[in-house]
Amino acid sequence: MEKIKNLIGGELVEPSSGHYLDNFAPSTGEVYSQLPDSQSEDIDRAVDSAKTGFKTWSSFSPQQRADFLFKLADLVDKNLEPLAEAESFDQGKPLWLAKEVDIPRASHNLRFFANMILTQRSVAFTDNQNKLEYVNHIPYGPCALISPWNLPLYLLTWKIAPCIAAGNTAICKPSELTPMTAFLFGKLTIEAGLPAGVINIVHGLGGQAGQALIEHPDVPVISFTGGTQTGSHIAKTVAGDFKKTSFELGGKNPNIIFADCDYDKALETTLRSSFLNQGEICLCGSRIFVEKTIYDRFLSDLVKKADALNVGDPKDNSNFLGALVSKDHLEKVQGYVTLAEQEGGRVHTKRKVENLPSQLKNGYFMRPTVISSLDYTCRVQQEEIFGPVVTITPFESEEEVLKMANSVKYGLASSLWTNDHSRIHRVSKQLQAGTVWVNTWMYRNLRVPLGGMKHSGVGREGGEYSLDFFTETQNVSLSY
Ligand code: TXE
Repeated sequence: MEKIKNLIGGELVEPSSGHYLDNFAPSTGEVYSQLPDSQSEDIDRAVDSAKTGFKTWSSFSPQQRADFLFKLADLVDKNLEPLAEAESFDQGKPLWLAKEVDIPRASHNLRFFANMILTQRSVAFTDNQNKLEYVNHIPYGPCALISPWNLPLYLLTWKIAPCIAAGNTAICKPSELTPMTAFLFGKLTIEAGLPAGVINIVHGLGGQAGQALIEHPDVPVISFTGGTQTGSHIAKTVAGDFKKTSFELGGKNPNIIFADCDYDKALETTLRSSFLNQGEICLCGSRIFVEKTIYDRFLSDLVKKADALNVGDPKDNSNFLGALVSKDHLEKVQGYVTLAEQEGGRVHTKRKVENLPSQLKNGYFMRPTVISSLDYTCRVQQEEIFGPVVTITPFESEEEVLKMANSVKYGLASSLWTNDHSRIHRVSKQLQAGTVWVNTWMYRNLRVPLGGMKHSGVGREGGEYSLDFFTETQNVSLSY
């Protein structure tokens, strides 16, 4: 059985305790590899390595750093097949999705920030009094990059690329549920000849390895993507040390559909935004609000389309949904369907996953689920489910739908479907969401900040995944 290793000081190493954790394949429910159960000793070694690496790396020119990022991006592209297979098997997602989105997006992240560091500018002010002021962008040093399990390599590289492009070094802590692609990526950094200590990857549990990393006194920056509760815990833990932090957390995103929209496009996109990646994307729309005049038709069409989606073997291209990430997570998501029924909700979609091959009978599969007839204040409409479950609710006015949409503690993203241009601007401005997609979903341009309002996160303003976040500014003000 494959044993995943930590990457410290440019080498793949065993955890200092010698202990490993089991890694389950979501589609089979079986252990297929093991990952280091790293402790504070491993984090200490990784931080030392990142501190040593920083001395060399921060002295490199932007062009030298960019060249390494381009080289890494090329290696990711060259290894598209094995990386996509690993991402799919480790996470449960369909292989076609890993090939089309996760891995191409990982190399795009690396190239995008390589280009960006080459064009980074600094502002300067001069006046007629012989005064000059300019701004330096200074890297911090070793940064903690903590990533979740839903888009493992995509989200990790989105942190690594701006972090190291800006001249910092990284200590990555990938999710213990999906360690495989980070491990493979670590091997590619060695193949690329990246100087030792620039990227360190330490695997293990959040409460052990993750906790030791955030508490480490020589780690001044934490970039975290994951659950809101964990984010809150980290924020409290490090507040007294004034660490620079960014948090991209959970969501309960509204998808608001007015009767004047392009109906077919709204329907198709809603299907994707509800169930892509088994609904395990923080940007998925999970509460669908439909204007009353088209509600019955939309509900019936959505249910038909959801029931027509295939669920099963991630390797089979005809499946739109693979398996959920873990047994615990499957139970949590299914628990919300039970709760919905207790709260008076009506489940419209088929429930049983059929025709699973025998080797997948213990996998964590679940059918896409559409639930109606729930009050917008009930738990199922308020709490993040993070699975293939959506609620659908009618509305009669802008005022009413804004009240329901904004009623949750989250504010990550939203989708708005209408062809009324005044309404687009009027409603967007009132939606409490870091991103408002209008007549589209998941369109992402890395130049604009991404992140959430309210309990969905902080750090968006400087650009959570950006060079700005990973550099400290310093004003130099002189008179001549
Ligand atoms: O995330 P955690 P989990 C949501 C989703 C999901 C819930 C919990 O609702 O059901 O969060 O998921 C590390 N110090 N999202 O439990 O625990 C952990 O090891 C330092 C939304 O998987 O937040 C992992 O690497 N690190 C989200 C990372 O934090 C710690 C995507 C995320 O794990 C730590 C995923 C600690 N004390 C889940 N405790 C999104 N916004 O995309 C844990 N970690």
